[in-house]
Amino acid sequence: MSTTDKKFEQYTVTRDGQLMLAKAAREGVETVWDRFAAQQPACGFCETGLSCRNCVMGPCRIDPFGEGPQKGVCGADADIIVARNLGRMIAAGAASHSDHGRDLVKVLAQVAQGRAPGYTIKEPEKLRRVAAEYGLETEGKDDLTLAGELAQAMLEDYGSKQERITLLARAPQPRRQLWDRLGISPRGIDRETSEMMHRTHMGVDNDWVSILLHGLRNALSDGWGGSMIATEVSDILFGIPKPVSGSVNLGVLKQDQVNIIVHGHNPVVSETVTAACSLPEMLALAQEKGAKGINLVGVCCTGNELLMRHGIPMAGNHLTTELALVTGAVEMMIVDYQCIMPAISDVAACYHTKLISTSDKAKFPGMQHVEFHPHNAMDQAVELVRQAVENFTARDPDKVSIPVEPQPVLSGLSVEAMLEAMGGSAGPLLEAIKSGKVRGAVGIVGCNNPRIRQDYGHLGLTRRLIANDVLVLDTGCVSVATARGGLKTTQALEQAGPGLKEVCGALGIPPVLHVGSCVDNVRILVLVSALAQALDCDISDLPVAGSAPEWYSEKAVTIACYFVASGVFTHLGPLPPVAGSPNVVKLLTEGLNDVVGAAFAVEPDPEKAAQLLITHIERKRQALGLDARGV
Ligand code: SF4
Ligand code: MSK
Repeated sequence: MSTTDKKFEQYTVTRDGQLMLAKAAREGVETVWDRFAAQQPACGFCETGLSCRNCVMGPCRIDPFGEGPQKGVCGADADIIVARNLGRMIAAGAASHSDHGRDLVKVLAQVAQGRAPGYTIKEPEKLRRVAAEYGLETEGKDDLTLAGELAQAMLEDYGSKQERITLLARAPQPRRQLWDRLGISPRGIDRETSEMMHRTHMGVDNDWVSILLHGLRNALSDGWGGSMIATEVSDILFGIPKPVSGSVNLGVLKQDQVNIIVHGHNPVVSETVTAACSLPEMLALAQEKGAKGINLVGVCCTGNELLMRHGIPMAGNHLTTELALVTGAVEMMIVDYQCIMPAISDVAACYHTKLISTSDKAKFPGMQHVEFHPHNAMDQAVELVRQAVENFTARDPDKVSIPVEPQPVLSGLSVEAMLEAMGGSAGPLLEAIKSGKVRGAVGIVGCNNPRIRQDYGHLGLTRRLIANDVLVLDTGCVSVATARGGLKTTQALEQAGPGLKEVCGALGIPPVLHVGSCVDNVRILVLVSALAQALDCDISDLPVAGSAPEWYSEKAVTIACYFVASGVFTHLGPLPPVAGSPNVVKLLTEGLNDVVGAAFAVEPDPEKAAQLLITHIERKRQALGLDARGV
């Protein structure tokens, strides 16, 4: 790498990323880091949460130094404005995940009606198990009838017919009782988001504590509602993930094949594209065009869904999405929704890549829009794969550069798969925790953010935790980072502490477990619930924690809030826009401990963050009467 190329080390720790950034610079392609630099310095009012544009008497801002205005035109002060802004972030995150869940329920309903060719019920047993949780009679009913009834029952969870959403029953009893006492048990998935938008309208809820408490309820409606439905229905339709080998980084792209990337979050589109890629007529067409085959790969969470279920290669996480196109080797990128930067159209325009949007609610400038619905998804997928294959001849070989060799990864660690690996119950994990060989577990989740060197936070934190015998479960963009860093192989056990190495080695699993996509954070909730119930305690008593070292999105805020509201101490790398209200900061980082038994900690440095998390885990061990180190 030349000296000029070395400057890209400040943007990303990934070798493939550094090389593609250098190529982008040589070819005059603008990336997210260029645009981030152009935005500096950022607005201090917005960064601290002190600006409000909820109505057109404003926009208003509060002077954090006390010299300018201390109230908006309506009279809202810093606490109210910061709490309202955070509330709206939570609502947006909950809406995104939960709408994703609703789209899956709609597919389930159409499968039941025989109106979704290309989709089937892959897991009838799970269908029956979840239907029973919804109180449905399962005896004597065929799968399709039951699927239709389950879809209807789930749709009712979205509305306001319920006192509380159904899957809340999966939480340990002390936690459910606490939520009831606090008045934050979510009643309907859409209802809590809608109520947050209402409360934060000018002149409604002007008690900042009350707004934030509703924020917890809103987040819970996602974690134990919309996201949980998304994961369960995905499993029913596409299969429960089981341990599977795959590969990651930009080296998964192939010089001699048609490369198709799927990007976004919802497996509804990517599963049909997967099927279309293996049709004999498509493979024959690829050969006719001079390609050796069709290489489907994923990025972001759609990629996680495919890696978890099929071992389909994963090209990268959020900040790699543009760089994947800079390889010049991508014939088509097919997107659904969430985390798709509109700028990829500009990047694709520098190469031969075709960009396709597929969702009626996610259209992008410069993309061809091919709408997928359950009744036509398979036909659309076949047509798109055909177009991608035909685009192979438009590739400019002089512009192609595939930078590195792929890194192997073990994926597919759903809760069901973990239990199976442990012989059918969480007993071995519990025993390992009790004996102290495994000190505890941390769920590391969330995105990349150009404010932070790509993957630096994820890798630094994960390495330090496993070296201290802490099991790591990850999802979303973190899971790509740790896989790319080689931590999702059994060879990585060499980097683990002796206890973790022994336990994971005996089970044949890496020290870092890939649990799935962003909605699959609920698998972590289900696991910690099972552990709490087995230990007859609340989730907040467990030696577990959450972390989002490089988060950027509103969805991540919601995830962090439902972790904390569920009793999981949660670390954040970047500070959310709340610094303008010391009261809000104090409640989030300290006061919530007395409310829900868990709070947030903010620490950008991964080494210091690891220490915070390890100390928390050891304190929880001590409180449970287990051996504790250094407390
Ligand atoms: Fe200003 Fe209040 Fe309107 Fe916000 S709601 S813009 S603080 S007047
Ligand atoms: S894709 S939400 S950047 S994890 Fe789920 Fe990654 Fe964050 Fe999107």
